Amino acid sequence: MSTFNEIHSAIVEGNAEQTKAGVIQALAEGTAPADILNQVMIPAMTKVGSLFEAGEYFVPEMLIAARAMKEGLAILKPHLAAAAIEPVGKIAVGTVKGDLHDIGKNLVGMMLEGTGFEVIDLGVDVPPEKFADAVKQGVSLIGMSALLTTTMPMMKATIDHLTQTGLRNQVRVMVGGAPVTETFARGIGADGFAADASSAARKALALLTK
Ligand code: B1M
Repeated sequence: MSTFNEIHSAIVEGNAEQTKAGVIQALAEGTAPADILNQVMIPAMTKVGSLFEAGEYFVPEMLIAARAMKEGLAILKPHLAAAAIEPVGKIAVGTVKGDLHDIGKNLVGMMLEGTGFEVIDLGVDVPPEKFADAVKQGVSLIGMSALLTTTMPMMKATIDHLTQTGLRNQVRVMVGGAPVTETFARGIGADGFAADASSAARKALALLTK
């Protein structure tokens, strides 16, 4: 079996040890870290989602697959995030209140770090007040992630909270996550939207140099 097939099966089956071993092997074979991520790890999580939709996987299977993915990503992280000397800017990222999905948000954080940003990770289930606190601490951009259609409105609630507390004009807001679209982002008053982690890094740079 090729290394990519091994990593794919390991994530889908939730085998963290095999995922880590596969990632280490792919790196040793000279595979570009971004290819390992985009060509096998993200598709494996998409497969997990399809199995869940088909009723073949339930939450426990999703959880162990997510754990395998995260452990593989921890190996990949130093290879994705090249060391930058001077931070380009300070960004706070978080998954909005009510939402516990963090793999995509973590990837976005890694790509931002790789682009030279200082990233403050607010975690998951982040209430509007916590994003507002980050603005008070001086971040120039906040990045909100949502994976559930039911938590997307929390992005608007957060932007509204920033407006009500007089902080909105001090910060740029970028949103993303599988159900989020450019149209939705515009509709809630965000400054930017990105469909994936690498375009999130490009978008953040563009927003902060505007
Ligand atoms: Co959940 N889950 N989940 N889940 N889960 C989804 C999202 C779902 C689509 C599965 C499905 O039905 N096919 C579905 C949502 C349906 C909907 O809302 N329409 C769903 C559901 C229903 C649920 C629960 C409600 C299940 C239940 O309990 N009955 C529950 C909700 C819990 C909660 O949040 N309150 C739940 C729980 C979980 C787990 C905890 C088991 C686990 C998460 C573990 C974790 O994250 N630590 C989990 C997982 C793993 C998934 C799937 C399978 C994979 C998500 C993932 O990590 N994808 C997911 C199905 C799927 O997406 N195919 C699913 C890989 C990741 C790299 O992609 O996160 O999209 P993604 O991030 C991308 C882009 O979206 C973008 O860049 C990333 C990298 O390219 N991006 C940004 C993300 N954030 C960004 C921010 C930006 C810019 C770009 O700017 C700031």
